[in-house]
Amino acid sequence: MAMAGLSGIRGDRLWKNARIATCAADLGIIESGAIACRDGRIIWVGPQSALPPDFDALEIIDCAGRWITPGLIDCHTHLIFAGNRSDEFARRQAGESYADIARSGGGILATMRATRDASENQLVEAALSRLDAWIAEGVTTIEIKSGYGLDRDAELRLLGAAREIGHRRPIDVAATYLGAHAMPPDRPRDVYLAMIRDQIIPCIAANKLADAIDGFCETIAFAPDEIATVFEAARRHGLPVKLHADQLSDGGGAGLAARFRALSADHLEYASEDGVKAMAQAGTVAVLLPGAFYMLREPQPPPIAAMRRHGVAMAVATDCNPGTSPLTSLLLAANMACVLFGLTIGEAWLGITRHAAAALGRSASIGSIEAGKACDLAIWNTESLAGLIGWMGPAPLHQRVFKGISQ
Ligand code: DI6
Ligand code: FE
Repeated sequence: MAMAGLSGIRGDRLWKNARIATCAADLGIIESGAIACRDGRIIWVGPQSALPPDFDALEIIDCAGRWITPGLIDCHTHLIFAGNRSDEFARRQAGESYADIARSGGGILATMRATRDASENQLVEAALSRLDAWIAEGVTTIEIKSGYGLDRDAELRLLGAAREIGHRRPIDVAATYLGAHAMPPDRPRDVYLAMIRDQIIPCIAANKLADAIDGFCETIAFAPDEIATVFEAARRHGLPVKLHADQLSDGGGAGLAARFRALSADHLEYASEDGVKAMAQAGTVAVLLPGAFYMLREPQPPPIAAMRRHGVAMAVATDCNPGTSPLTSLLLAANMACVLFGLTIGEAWLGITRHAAAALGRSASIGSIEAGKACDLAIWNTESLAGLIGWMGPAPLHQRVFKGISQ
């Protein structure tokens, strides 16, 4: 809020007469606030009465008392895929389990087959049509994982598609390599894992094709010691890691993620108290994915009380994927985190802003409305922040601001 920072400076844009949730310190509510930006960054935020009277901007926008939050951040999606798995929904409704379907060659491998057959352009076009839902909800950063190619070329094609999506739309994309998502049927295990470690991760690091490395640690996917070798390769190449951990069973995923100082451990329904404690010590964010919990009718919610007790930051994401979480609304994910997991409204808001930024290792540049950060904002037609999460229909977005530019 440094006023001195504004003297002698002309801003590009000034939003006035707004109710602001900065999400900088808890919700950081400012009644009757203002935000100034220049060159795509926030240069000032505070109560309007504290704005230097001589401050001038090229454009001044009267928000008429609307709420402004940080642009939303979806920190866990599998947005890019081909094909359709509605048959599996029908099978699950008829009594088969997700694990049974996966073991019979469905699940991730069904999407792998369709995705391998698709061109990069087809993948980009299909993902862009889905992405409109995020943009309409005020999302300004989205993480996108690979993991449906499961061979070198198809995985690199998915990462290329993720980067392309960031060029084609006004949204920041964090690309994550999820080679260790499922075992492809056409290779021995050790050969596939060696390919991830010795060929693909070095290539990704050298060419900056992804921002992080992820894995699926589960009985139907990869064992903790297998994931550890992938994480060691990531570490050798200076790439941060994330983990699908303890979703269907306690496989020690939370502790493993913490051991590698992972940016995040995601799902966590079966995480142990020790695992949660280790995450707190490592600063690993818990990413809650209520869409998958709901679709799979999981009986056990993640250990929210332990996360609170140990001070683990909680993020919330859609986990959008064609199998376990066909969910394209981050606000609905936040709603479900409240209703199904018992998050407070404040926790849910931080989960889709500040803590989601931390889950991507981007706390310095996004996630809250603070001087120096990107001017990514969502301006809402709503009476209250609780109302935005309490409503399960289309989001009442007034305007999305991406790097200082109103969309
Ligand atoms: N956990 C998930 O929720 C998704 N991947 C994962 O490891 C599910 C992916 C799918 O079923 O297609
Ligand atoms: Fe996932």
